[in-house]
Amino acid sequence: MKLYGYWRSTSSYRVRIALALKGLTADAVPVHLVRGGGEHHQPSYRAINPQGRVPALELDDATVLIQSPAILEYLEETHPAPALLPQDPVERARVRAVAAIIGCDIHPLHNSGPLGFLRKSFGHSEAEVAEWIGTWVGQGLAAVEQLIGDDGYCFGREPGLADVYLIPQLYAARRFSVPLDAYPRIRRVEALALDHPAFKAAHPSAQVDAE
Ligand SMILES: N[C@@H](CCC(=O)N[C@@H](CS)C(=O)NCC(=O)O)C(=O)O
Repeated sequence: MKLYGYWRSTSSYRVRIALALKGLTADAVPVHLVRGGGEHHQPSYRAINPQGRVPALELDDATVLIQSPAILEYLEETHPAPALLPQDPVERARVRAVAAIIGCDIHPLHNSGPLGFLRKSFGHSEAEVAEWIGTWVGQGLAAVEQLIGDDGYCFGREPGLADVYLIPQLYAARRFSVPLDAYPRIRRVEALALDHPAFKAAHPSAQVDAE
């Protein structure tokens, strides 16, 4: 498999964590989101992912999958062990809810495209953009803090789908200097995960294109 991604893209980071947790490997194909106006806008990459975003996972038969939630579900379905989702349907829904808060309600609001639009089309200052990011990351993480458990990872002793979403989101929060002091459960999960070999291997700083 090949994983088209960018070292500090949170969506790419999610897929790297899931691959590592499941003991799978994919050759990294870096797609620089900044250099030259963004390699993801080049026709050669649009031919791989018409949406022009990372990640994209190319399977060994050349099938290309896009959108990290779809890729994560694919990995879970094709490589069920170790499971990222619990068996119980209510527990699964709880895990997916945390994933959705991060993937649907937080991340899109600080993605590079929309932030560039705030700056260039609406003329917002860096201070205003930082306030925008802090507002939406803070609101989302405050909800996640209430929803996850009191010990171990987000939902139990083993890492799962909620952790796959949370850890990259925390990397982004720290990158944007969003305070995390109010979230002790979240910080506990982060400390555990950053000591886990799969999360270490998937960390942005460990990627071939890390800057
Ligand atoms: N919902 C998508 C989001 C993908 C996405 O927006 N990726 C970002 C990097 S984290 C990207 O490619 N941004 C480039 C842009 O917005 O121009 C997923 O989870 O895969």
